[in-house]
Amino acid sequence: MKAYEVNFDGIVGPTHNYAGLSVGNVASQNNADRQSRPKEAALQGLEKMKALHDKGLKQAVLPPLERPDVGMLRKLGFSGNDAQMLKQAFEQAPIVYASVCSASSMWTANACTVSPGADTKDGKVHFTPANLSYNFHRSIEHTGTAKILQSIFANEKFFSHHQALPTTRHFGDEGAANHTRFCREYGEQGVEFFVYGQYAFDDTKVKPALYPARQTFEASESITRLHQLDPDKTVLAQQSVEAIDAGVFHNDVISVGNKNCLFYHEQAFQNNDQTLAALQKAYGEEPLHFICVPKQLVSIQDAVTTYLFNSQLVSISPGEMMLITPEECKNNHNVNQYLQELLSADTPIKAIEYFNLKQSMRNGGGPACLRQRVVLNEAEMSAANQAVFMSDKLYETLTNWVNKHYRDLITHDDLADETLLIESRTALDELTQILKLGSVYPFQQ
Ligand code: SUG
Repeated sequence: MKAYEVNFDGIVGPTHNYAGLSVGNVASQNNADRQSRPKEAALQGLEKMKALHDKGLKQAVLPPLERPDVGMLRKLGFSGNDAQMLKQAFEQAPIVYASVCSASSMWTANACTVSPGADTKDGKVHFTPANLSYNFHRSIEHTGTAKILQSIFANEKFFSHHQALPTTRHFGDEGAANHTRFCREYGEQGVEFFVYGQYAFDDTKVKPALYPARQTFEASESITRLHQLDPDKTVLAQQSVEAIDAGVFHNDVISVGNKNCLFYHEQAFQNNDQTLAALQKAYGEEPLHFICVPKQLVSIQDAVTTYLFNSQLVSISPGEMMLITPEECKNNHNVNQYLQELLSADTPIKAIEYFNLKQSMRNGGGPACLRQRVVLNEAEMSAANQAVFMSDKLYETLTNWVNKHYRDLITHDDLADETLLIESRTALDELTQILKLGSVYPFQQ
């Protein structure tokens, strides 16, 4: 049966803001306290989705989570009515408060890890929401994410949902940002590739010195078990600790794969040769395309500032791929020059399209962060909620919805205003109707 890669992009939430919450994420740190533009952010995301849909690619949306997370504030001991509680938390614990307001669920690459039915023993599509346990503001996403995934992929005949891994640093899991799949055709069994930053239980192993490694070997390994993957078709590799210390907080900031192609930086993995050999062995005889970007042409710093490797690598026709790239790549001399040469080189990458995603980029989220890849065959696709799939009509409806509900500008102080909470709930309530999600938000229970 024919299968497709469907990109599920996160809709940027109405509280999108810059709070400098992510250590090791250079953009988040550098833009802390900058004013944000939620409407512009959400529209930039929708434009990318529409452009991919217009190219004939399968595109869908994932809704944002409810923010501020008032349930979490109550759990942390804040009390009173909503308005009093928001004010109390904002004044007494500003960083905790900023954390429960973060619209970070927009980066759906981190929402979960998904294994297509072609790779799993029981033939079902497996989902594990990522615990995102390293950062508090992200660790509070997985319960809401799980509800949304279960609502969209509800049919138990086709879909299997796991709980997030234990929320301790030992099992830190950042989802598909550290997971890639190689295959001939999407519907055929593929090679699943998991990249971790460090070992949690073995201090003799190398780890980054400066910044956190958010994904552990133990977490990646647990997912391979939960998803019932074939060990011969599964590869685990360590990310370069040097790269993590240079601001590469997820593997999707330093490499991207699609079908039979891996586009990666020379300093992506702790041991490149071993990693590539393991991938090739698992893949079989047909040679994979390994496109290595040398550090002499593009430094890790250039990769981090432009998010070259956070491009989406999509198939546009048999054997031909396109990079969906942040605009920042065009404005960087080294990266731009590299990309021009890449187009005339003998690789499957035949086209590049640039997107303005500045609002998300300023928090360290490029094109690939904004999407979760779910490979679905035709039966699985029809078993999923149809209302989340992109169409000209849905694009128009969502654009109007954003224009109606979202603020142009948010300053730090605006986050404490109860009217923002009310506006956000009103918007999300309407969104659940547009996307036929049922009552997925705590305020709807
Ligand atoms: O987890 N930024 C996100 C960016 C996630 C990018 N995702 C992928 N690479 N797949 C993070 O660091 C910043 C929020 C703030 O500072 O306001 C933030 O959470």
